[in-house]
Amino acid sequence: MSIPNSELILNPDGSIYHLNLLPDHISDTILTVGDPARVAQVSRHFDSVEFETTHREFVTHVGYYRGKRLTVLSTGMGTDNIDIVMNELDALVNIDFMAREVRPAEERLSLRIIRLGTSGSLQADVPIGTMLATEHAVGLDSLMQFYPLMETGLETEVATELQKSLGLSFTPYVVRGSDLLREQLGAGMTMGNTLTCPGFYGPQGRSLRLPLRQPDYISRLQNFRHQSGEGEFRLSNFEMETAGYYSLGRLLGHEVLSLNAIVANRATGEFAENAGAVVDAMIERTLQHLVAK
Ligand code: R1P
Ligand code: URA
Repeated sequence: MSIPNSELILNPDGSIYHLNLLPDHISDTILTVGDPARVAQVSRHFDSVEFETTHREFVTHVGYYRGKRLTVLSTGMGTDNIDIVMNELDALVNIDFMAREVRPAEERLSLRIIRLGTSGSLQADVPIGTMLATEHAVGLDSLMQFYPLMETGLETEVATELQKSLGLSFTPYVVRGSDLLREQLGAGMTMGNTLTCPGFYGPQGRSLRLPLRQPDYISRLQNFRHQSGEGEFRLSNFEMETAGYYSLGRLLGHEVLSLNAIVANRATGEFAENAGAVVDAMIERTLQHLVAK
């Protein structure tokens, strides 16, 4: 069935509406960053850049790193942007733009999507400078109100207990990411569970002039524990996109990994003196792992 113009929106040159990309522009491995300026911080390591485009907060460079074709793309902040990025990247590989039809299941591609983001730690033993690979993502945002995400046993248990423990009027969603990608690219990094918040201030327990509804919100997050056959579950860090990536990755069939450079620590009150260097170290390490045999 042909997808109407109002749903699969293409620009006059045939590129997808927000990302401004044609199917040939992207590679099967995609590095994503929140900050548009971080795209060049990644692509300056490339041997060559073959394509660049910018539209709104979505900046894309495509090139080669030690002979491997890579795309690096900025998303801006928040899971509302991740809804756009994941749906449009998927459309670029799994929808025939000429026929406006979803490709048959046997022709569909699974992308590898790796988020290289900054994050705040919730725990004193996850210090600034840590590179953390997300095992489970916990979403406090509303994105999964709109898609039929299937959660498994542990995911549902954690979601229900966290709702109770935080006194929320809604149930968070919990998604485990790709074990394969985490083992390949997160080797040697700290593993953790990442809380995705729909904001940087109140939703991450920051109070500048506005009081929080729950003054003990941060300590509730820090002290949350769930015991199961798989061991103890706690929240290690927070940011604003990972749960959107992991849930849409599961729904669309893409392998996704969120890597977090810890630049703030909410247990100790510190912020990195050189956040750029922490991010740089994570970029270099990820690129090296991507081409390691
Ligand atoms: C907030 O400062 C932003 O930083 C984190 C959060 O997820 C949010 O997007 O990630 P990035 O550094 O990738 O943008
Ligand atoms: N990004 C976030 O979302 N939170 C932090 O504390 C630091 C970076």
